[in-house]
Amino acid sequence: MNEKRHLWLPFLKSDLPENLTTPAQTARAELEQAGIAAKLNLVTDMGESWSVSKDGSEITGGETGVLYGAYRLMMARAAGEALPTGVQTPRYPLRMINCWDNADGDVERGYSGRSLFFEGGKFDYDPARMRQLGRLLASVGINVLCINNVNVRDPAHRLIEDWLPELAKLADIFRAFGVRLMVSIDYAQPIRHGIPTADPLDERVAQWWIEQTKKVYAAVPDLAGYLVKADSESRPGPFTYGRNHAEGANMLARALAPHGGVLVWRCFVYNCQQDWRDAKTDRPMAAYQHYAYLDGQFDKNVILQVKNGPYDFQVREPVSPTLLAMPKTTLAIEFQLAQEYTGHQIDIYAMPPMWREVYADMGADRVQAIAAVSNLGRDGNYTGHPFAAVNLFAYGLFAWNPDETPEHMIALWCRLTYPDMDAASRETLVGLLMNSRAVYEKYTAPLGLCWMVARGVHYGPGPDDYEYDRWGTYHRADRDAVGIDRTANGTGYVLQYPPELRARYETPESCPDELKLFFHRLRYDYVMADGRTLIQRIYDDHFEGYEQAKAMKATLENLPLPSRDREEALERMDRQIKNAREWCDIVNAFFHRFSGAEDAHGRTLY
Ligand code: GCV
Repeated sequence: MNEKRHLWLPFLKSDLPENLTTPAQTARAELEQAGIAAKLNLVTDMGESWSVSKDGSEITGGETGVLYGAYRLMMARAAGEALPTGVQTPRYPLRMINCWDNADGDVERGYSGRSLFFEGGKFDYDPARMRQLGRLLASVGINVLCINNVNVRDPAHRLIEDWLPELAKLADIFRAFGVRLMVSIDYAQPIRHGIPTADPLDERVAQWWIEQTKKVYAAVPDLAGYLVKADSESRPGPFTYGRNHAEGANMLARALAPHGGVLVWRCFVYNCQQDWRDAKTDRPMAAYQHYAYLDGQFDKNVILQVKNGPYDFQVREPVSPTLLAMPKTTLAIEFQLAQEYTGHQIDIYAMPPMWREVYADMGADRVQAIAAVSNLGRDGNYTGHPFAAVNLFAYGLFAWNPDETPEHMIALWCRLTYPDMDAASRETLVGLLMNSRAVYEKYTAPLGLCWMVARGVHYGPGPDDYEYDRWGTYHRADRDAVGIDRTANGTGYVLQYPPELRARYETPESCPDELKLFFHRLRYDYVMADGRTLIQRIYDDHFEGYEQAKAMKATLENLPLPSRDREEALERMDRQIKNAREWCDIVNAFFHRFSGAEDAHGRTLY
């Protein structure tokens, strides 16, 4: 699949010239091609902000602001929408995409082909495709692109060493779209250069980073900064030297500070060597335990990046308590567009409703930046499933303004992506996407239980695959009950929340159904709010989820999609239905065999 496809950009008529260097130039070129005679008023100190006059004849903004204004004007015209009035300013200054691309061209948890940037242990990209990607990102306001995997594997270290000239070339392309590059670094990188330690308090280590970072910024003066995964899943980090993560992060941040760079430090730290017999250690508690007490100790240019839930991008998790516990620290929330646990871009899974829920519990102002793991790859349509692009599109809009509603973001994507589709079909597609997460949730692990996914690959069911393992991911099902008691009487996880959320999660009665098995250990005959027993609810959800997946196919078949999208979507839909059936039958069989409970409606339990 090498043909060029433009996702939601059909409103842009042709390729851009190659020689654009600034966002304002790009704005002019885009408007010209679109035949829109809007005047650009550049006001340097407006930065990324913009406004468009009522009649669309003038766009006022900073260097990048005018580009964002131009795209929104073109989108509004294409979609027949009114433009927002007044000055538009992004909620977060950093709106990042994190690619998990390895230098060998493989993408960790990638479901849309190989890396867009690397192949065979070196840079390898199509510049026209990069410009197209710049356009895609800028059109929805994404302004930072971290190009390599947080698990930095050889030779990706070289990105900030002898690959700097090539990094600079790539940065030149994206600069014209207001997108700054970022790189993931290996915390222990100095050890590769003859320094015997990576102790953050060792002068030689700090000095190495200072010198190396000077070289980096000489090559790429506007690099956004470094992204670091330390002491996580066997990556090196400050714990090896008895130091905490403020000491580790600050040392790196001080090397970046003179250049205006930020240090993004991920909080995905937990014991991945747990003994499954150990019922006291509770993985969701780990990030809070490692970071909350350090609040206020991080340098100004450190951003702690916290996954939206305390586990790991599961279908349903409560908001991470770490995000609510560090008011004196700059925080970024991290979402995952790559559908690692949510259907591999085979199953349809539109994420905006999930982001809304997280934000309803967290509040947009708890964080000052936002990041998402990329769902991009070398496939012709960039995202594997043609509908997976909705997540990238909506993420950009949401990062700019988290008050955007899921309905609006999804509807706008449909409108722009399928401009020729009639309104009724579009409405049907919006409905299908809006409901897709609920369907997926029903046929996979029940009621916030998490981790019933096939081991390693993370697609399809494996109810016990993570049960007797070292990853801290247990449901502890037996013949009477399932789940972990995370109340004050259990692991105490619930105590990490502020009072309002604690009260909500504390008892099975106050806890919303969809999270009951995240917080509580419940007997199969526990009676839910609607009068059904827990076991019956599990059976019902799974049968329903499978039926709804089949119904999605019928809906899809009737949609007037462009032929290639139709073919791709239907081919994947068949795989989704197969997946839904496996999940349904295996999860139901699993609980039936433990509980011995029959289905009240006499459906087949294997
Ligand atoms: C990049 C999960 C994934 C890993 C990923 C890790 C992370 O554990 O399975 O592939 O590694 O999260 O977010 O660092």
